[in-house]
Amino acid sequence: PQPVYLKDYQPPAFRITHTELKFDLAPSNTRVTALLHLERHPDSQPGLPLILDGEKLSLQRIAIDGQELQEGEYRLDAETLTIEDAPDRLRLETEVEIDPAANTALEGLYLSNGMFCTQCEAQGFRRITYYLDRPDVMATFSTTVIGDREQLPVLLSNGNPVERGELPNGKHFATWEDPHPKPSYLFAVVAGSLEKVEDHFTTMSGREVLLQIWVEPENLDKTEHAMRSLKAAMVWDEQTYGREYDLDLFMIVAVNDFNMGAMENKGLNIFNSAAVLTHPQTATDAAYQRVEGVVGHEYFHNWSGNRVTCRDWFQLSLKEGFTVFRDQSFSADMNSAPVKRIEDVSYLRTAQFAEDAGPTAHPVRPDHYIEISNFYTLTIYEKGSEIVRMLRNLLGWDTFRQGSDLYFARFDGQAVTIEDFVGCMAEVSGLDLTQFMLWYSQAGTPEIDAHGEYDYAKAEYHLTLRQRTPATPGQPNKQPLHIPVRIGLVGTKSGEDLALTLNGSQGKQSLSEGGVLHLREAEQTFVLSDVAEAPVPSLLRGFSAPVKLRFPYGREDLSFLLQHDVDGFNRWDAGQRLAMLALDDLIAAHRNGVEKVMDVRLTEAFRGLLTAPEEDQAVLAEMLTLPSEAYIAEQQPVVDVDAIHAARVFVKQSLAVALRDEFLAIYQANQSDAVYAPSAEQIAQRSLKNVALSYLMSIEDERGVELAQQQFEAGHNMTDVRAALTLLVHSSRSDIAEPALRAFGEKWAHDPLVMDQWFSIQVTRPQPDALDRVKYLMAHPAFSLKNPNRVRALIGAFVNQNRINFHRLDGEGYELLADVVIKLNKLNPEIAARIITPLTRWRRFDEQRQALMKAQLERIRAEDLSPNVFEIVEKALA
Ligand code: DPP
Ligand code: ZN
Repeated sequence: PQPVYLKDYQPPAFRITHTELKFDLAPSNTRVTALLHLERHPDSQPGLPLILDGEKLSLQRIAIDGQELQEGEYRLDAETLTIEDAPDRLRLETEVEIDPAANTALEGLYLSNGMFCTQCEAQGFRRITYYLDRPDVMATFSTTVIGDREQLPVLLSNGNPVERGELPNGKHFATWEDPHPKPSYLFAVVAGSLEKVEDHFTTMSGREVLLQIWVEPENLDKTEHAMRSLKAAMVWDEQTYGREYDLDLFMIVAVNDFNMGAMENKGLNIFNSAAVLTHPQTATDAAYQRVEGVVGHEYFHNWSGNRVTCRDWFQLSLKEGFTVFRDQSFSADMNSAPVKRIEDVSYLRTAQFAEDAGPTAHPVRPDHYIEISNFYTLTIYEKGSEIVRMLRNLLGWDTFRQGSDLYFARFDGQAVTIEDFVGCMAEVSGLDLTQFMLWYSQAGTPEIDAHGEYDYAKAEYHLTLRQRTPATPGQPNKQPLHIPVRIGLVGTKSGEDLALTLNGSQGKQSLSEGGVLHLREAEQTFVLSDVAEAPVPSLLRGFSAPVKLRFPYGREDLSFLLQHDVDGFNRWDAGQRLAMLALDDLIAAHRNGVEKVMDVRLTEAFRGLLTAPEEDQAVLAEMLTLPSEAYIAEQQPVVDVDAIHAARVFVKQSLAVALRDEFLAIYQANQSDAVYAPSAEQIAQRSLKNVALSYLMSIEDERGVELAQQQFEAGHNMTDVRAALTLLVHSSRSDIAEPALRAFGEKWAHDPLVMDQWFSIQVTRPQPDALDRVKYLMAHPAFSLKNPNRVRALIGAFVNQNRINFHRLDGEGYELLADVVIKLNKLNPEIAARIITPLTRWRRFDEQRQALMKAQLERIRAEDLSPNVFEIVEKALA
């Protein structure tokens, strides 16, 4: 397979002004008729042939302006249909046959539980019909769907329904028209035996919009939260970004088999059922919050993605980075904002930083790819969002909003680039963002070494920041970036923030506006004057840039910040840094075989947290949570899986022993019989209670076991049940684990999304039988390699969240993953290329593990590989 390069971009030779489609649905032989209204693109070179994309299509008929083409008048290969002498204006008619039932890749048109559905982003549409399948070709669509009246009573597509009727042979049809020109990746068709819930929304200009959520009948009682989230998102986008919905109908469909979380097809969003269905008995608080976030995300795409779309797929972060930033802000406004920030940063710092430090590291705007579906990455999404957030930090909200308004107004209906977006931000602010653009082209996580000195005599604080970005594949040398570093100085006497006066080349300047320093050089010293007392610096507040920042904090400094920092994020981060210092010592002790000794300062800091009144209970729950094994691993030069696990368990148990009564008190204070609601307040209570229980269970305290069992049996809601079941199953006692597991499995055998949780809980247990369980559960009737949610719940959970067992020294964990990748490579290449990730990180481990992991990558490489897996394996072994 050959790479595609950003520098080779050419406008299309033709454009399509209108697309008329007809689907005659049948599981193994669906007929798709397409009538494309084509004309030569004014910017293209004259005389270029018309080359349409098409894969896995069986062409039945082709005609231009009503004239059938004969063999020789067009050329077919596995991926294209070429017409050499196409007129400047033409109507091209094609009829193809496709096989949705055989489509296990879940791209294009496929069957899920008897229901037809589509996934066209990025390049699935070419598996439906011959087309100019690229985002800069935008057309209005008119789509007729024909299907069996009994089997497929519901026939949906984008836009507005315009006609429906009966046909012979037990069939019926529906015709849909989408008046908004759109690229093919936003096309969708759904047909099946579905039922709907409806609601209404009145937009800010007073238009009525009908809202529908379509699900399988047994899931009708699981749509309330998604509908509430949708309405909240519609209001939020009007109030926050001035964006109004633009059709009379907005539909969401829940699908069981889906590669991604959801898809923003115009007017017809298709969702992975896991990202839309909730019920207090089946979904955890985390699932409720995910649904809110994803519903918001897909809805927000209507402007950031659909109305203004990407010129080419290298610009993917133009829509994804901006839309993730929008959904993160929405969730922050709906829930605890500091907790949302903590969660997003934790995810970024573990998963995205690891990606940026590994063999698949790529810029937020890549300059080449082999398989675009490999680039729906944490870098494009999460780091892309951080870049937009930095723009917000640099411009301030009001100016940022002006830039956003300008972007939507200027480029409405167009397919544009990242320069167009950043250009609007530069234009409204007057800022020179040339250096800032490097964030899009340079891969790797920048590292900042900070050093501070307080000069008593001059009452000055000198902060020196040194930045460097490590080399990444294909980019050995990096330039300094423009980095917004938000800071505070906390007075050691007063415990309060000191006023910030920056002493620069233009004289003294008050930094009251959020205290953002603009770091632009490789090394820069900032002089803060009129600093009345010795301060502890609070650096990178709110995580103002996606960097690793080192500062030689002592444990006293960190304890101090944990108590006094007014920045909620940095208070939490001070606690994490303090825990990391203790963990580092214990990891060293474990490796050297010396006795482990708990750091009393960490215990005392926790005691302080547990006993002092805390306003934000949700933040408290986060502060009581130790850094994850994955995060700790990120901080190690060579990952020592066993030492990390042992050190973390030791800290947790030591805290539990020392603070048992305090944890018990927290548990009891947060018990509640209130009717379940996914409210910020209740979620905070539940997480605090369950964190406390996890400490008690870490020492298998008798009272803790009793509480966990009671909580499991009470069955109050899935958050509490799952937390309790996890603790029982992850304990060393099979007498408490097995009965609970069995009861849960029997109770929920009919609900695949709950069974996914049952799978994950078992395969993440730290006990040595975890790998055997994975193998055993792969044969369970509720498991299927063809369903991406099952694969993620069983295999994904094991390889990503059960580090000690996946990295077993006999290599069996690696072999199991390779076996799965080899099978998925044939069934579903997109999922295969994702699930393989942990093997690609082999360079981070000891030599023995490196050899074992590499051997499995080589075994995979010897297979007949899809472009997806090929690209990743080649990079991993390069
Ligand atoms: N564009 C989708 C999303 O991120 C993914 N296909 O919403
Ligand atoms: Zn998206």
